[in-house]
Formats: sequence, C-alpha cells, structure tokens
Amino acid sequence: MRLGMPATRYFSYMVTSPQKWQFVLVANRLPVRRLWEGEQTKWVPSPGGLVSALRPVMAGNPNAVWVGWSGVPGAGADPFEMDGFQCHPLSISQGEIQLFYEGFSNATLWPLFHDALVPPEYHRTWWDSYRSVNERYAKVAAELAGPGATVWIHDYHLLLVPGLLREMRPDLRIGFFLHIPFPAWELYIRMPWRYEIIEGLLGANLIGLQTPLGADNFFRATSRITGAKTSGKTIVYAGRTTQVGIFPIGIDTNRVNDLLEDPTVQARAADIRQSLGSPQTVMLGVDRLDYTKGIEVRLRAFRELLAEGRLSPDRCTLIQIAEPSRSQVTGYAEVRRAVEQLVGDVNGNFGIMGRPVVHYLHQSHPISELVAMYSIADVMLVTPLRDGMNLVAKEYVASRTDNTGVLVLSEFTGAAHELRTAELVNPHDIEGLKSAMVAATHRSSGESAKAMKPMRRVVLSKTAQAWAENFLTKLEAC
Ligand code: GDG
Repeated sequence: MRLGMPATRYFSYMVTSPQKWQFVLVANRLPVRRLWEGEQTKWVPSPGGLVSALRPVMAGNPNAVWVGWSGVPGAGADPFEMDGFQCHPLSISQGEIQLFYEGFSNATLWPLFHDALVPPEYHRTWWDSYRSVNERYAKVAAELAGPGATVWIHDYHLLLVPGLLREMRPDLRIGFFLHIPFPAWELYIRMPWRYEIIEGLLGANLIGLQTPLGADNFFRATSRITGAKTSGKTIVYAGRTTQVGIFPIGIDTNRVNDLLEDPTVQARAADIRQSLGSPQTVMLGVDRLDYTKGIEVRLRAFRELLAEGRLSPDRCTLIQIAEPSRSQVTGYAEVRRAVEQLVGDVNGNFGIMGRPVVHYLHQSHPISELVAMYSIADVMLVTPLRDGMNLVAKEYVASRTDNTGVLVLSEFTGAAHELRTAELVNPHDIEGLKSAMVAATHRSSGESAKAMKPMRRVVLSKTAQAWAENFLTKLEAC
C-alpha cells in the first residue's frame, strides 16, 4: 500500500465498516489539537516536526486513520475527518499528562535520548503511567486495524506499543519510527526499564531511525541487553525477526514551493525585511524553545561577535523564533530564562531606540510566516546540541530557490549527515561557531550557490512523501 494514493478500491468497504482501516498511524498527538472558545470547540494544527512531516503523507487517503491525543486533558472526542483522512482522538487525563507526558516522555526519555543534556529523572509512578497509556494506544490501534492491516507507530512516547500490539494482534504488520536520536549504549543502560523498552520495540517488523549512528546505538543496546542475535540489519529475538533501517525524514517541499509562489507570502517577506530596517544581513533561528536546540549558544556567540566588533549592529540583525514548548517540564523554564536574559543583554547593549538587534518572538508561527522569514534570511542558524533530524534546516534550504543564503548547521543534527555542504559547526566550540557566523556573512553569492545546490538536490528529492513510501515499502517486504 502507498500512502497518499487514492484508495478508491477500499472506499465502499470503509463506508459500511468505518471502524476498520487498512492503515493505522499511531502518534502521541493528532495533527490538530482541540481548542475551546466558550462553548465552541475548534481544531488547530499541532506543533512540531512529526506532524509537519506526516500530515502531507496522510492527506487524501480515505483508507487511513490517525490515532492520537487531542491535546486537551480528559475525555476524548468523536472521530472526525480532516484533509481526507480520519482522525481518532484518544483521551489522556490530567494526571497522565503529568506522569506519562511531562514525566516519563519528556523528563526521562527526551533528555536521556538527547545525551542527558539535562539529567533524566527516573520515577516508578511515571513509568507505570507510561506503560498504561501505551496500553491504551495499543488497544485502540488493535480495535481499529482491519485484518492484516499496516500499523505505523511513531516516536518516543510510544516505545512499548509495538510489543503490546503484537501480543493483541499477531496478524498485523507493525512499523515503528523514532524521530529523535537513539543514545549511546553507555547512556541507555542507565534506564531502569531498559529491557522492557527494547522488548517493546522488538514487537515491530521494522524499526526506522534517522541516522546510521542511531541504528548502531540501537543494535548495540539490543544485543547487550537482550542477548538477541543481530546480523546485518536484522535482529532475531524470541522467535521473531525485526528489521532495522535508516530513514532520514524529509519535508513537504510542494507546500514550501506553493507558499514561496504565494503573493501574500512574498509581500510579507518584503514587509519583514523593511520593518527590520533593511539590514545588510538577516540572521534567523527557528526552534521550539528547547534546551536541545542550542539557542543560548548562538545568542552568546552573537553577543561576543557584536562586542568584538566582528559583526555590526547597524548591518546585522538576528530574528529568533522560539516556539513555546513543554513549559511545565524540568529544564524548559530555565532555558527560557537564560535565552530571554541574553536577548535583553544584547538589545540593552547594542540596540538603539526603535531598533533592537535581536528580534525575539516567543510565539508560535504558521508555516507561511516561517517561509516568508526563510526567504529573507541571509544566514540560517541551526545549532542544536543534539537533534534527531531538524526539519527547519531542510525548510530553509527548500526556500532558497535562487541558491543564495548560508546554512550554519550543527554537526549533532541528523540533517548534518545529509547536508554535507552546510557550514558545519560544533556548538560546544563557541569560537568555531563565531568564525562560522562571520564567514557566513562574508560568503560570495558564487560560494553560497556552490554549497546550496547540492543541499537543494537532497532536500527536494528526499521529501516527507518519499521517506514514508520508502519506509512503507520496506515494511511491506518484511
Ligand atoms: C522532532 C525531532 C525531527 C511550525 N510553526 C513553528 C514551527 N513549525 C514547524 C517547522 C518544522 C517543525 O515545526 C519543527 O521541526 P524540527 O525538526 O525542527 O523539530 P522538533 O519539533 O524537535 O521535531 C526532530 C522531527 O521530529 C521530525 O522527525 O526532525 O529532530 O526533535 O517543520 O516548520 N517550528 C517552530 N516555531 C513555530 O512557530 N520552531
């Protein structure tokens, strides 16, 4: 089965038996979240990279259902159709949000899988909740999947679902994709439930990771912890075979192209540049406000460059979009404080009346606004300390239709494995980062084009749709 193809042959089946589907996508969240406006409820797009990549893949597939949380605590909502596919909201209580979501998912797994940039916390109550919420997702998927259906499970919130679902429905074809890095074995073994998690994942027929390093780490952890036999890309454990593959995720390039051609987006881009005072160089950072994204490091580098006179506040402006994220989770309030202090410091010292040097927006922006910004940014700063892929880097490249612009890219992103001609930096090396930022402002258009062209070839050919097809074709062959 291919995602996105018009599955007319299933249509009548779907109408008579709407609760059974041939393709079930399971992710922590739906691609939209529910908002209440008085008595009215409306659905707005969910934030984050996973949704950006998967929504176009599901669009127009009447044979597919997306199972996920609605984004508000408490009772679920009725299933509904969106963009031509079905959404099946699943309920998560306020207590579970604290224990399963903010706790085990985002204060245990997220930091552990991102090189323990903040110390992961291990609490048994969090784990118990994680397991019971994973059971709920598995049960719903088992109920919705038709005989022999394909189920594609996503990300670190649902590591136990493949195994749980396999027990309930041995007939299903189960794929799992991890959007974040898989950590080094030396870190992973700190996890008190390291065995249960690997065993849960091995319920899948195919496990996808973003990079070769992630796959190596996963193989090593699996063979050490379970004693499973591994050969090539195959793991044999408890009489079952699991394939492991590397599937670097891409973006919806058609959407970016459409927006670039939209006159309102073009007008907005011109507007933004003008409102900044038409500086010679616009630098841009677009991140969820997360300690993994290296926002602080780039602001410190920027501050030092201004103080040393290597960048001029008259000629260079930085826009930093910091999308609000996980404000209740340990580490996030601290990073926000540090970022905002740096922004205040830079503007206090180097700004003039009515013209800050850093334009900091702690707000969510629609993709049309981001594309307008990508199209006017001379230098894009993507400096995570660790990142599974980083779609923002790819969106920037896709937006540079005239091959101008410089991408300063951390070596510790999955994107750095593919975008080899970016200005690659080690975000722990502030002097190296500063030199790269200065070099980026001095690049000639010829040099920029030489670096940008190969990156554009990668981004435009390895799209989100190609990524999904590639994964599902491999899954079908399992
Ligand atoms: C995880 C992994 C991996 C829309 N509005 C805003 C905004 N968006 C969109 C961007 C982009 C996406 O959100 C952010 O994707 P990233 O990949 O940069 O980051 P994560 O959310 O951490 O995604 C990551 C991804 O899953 C997919 O596998 O690449 O490594 O961590 O598409 O257009 N983004 C921001 N502000 C907005 O207002 N920052």
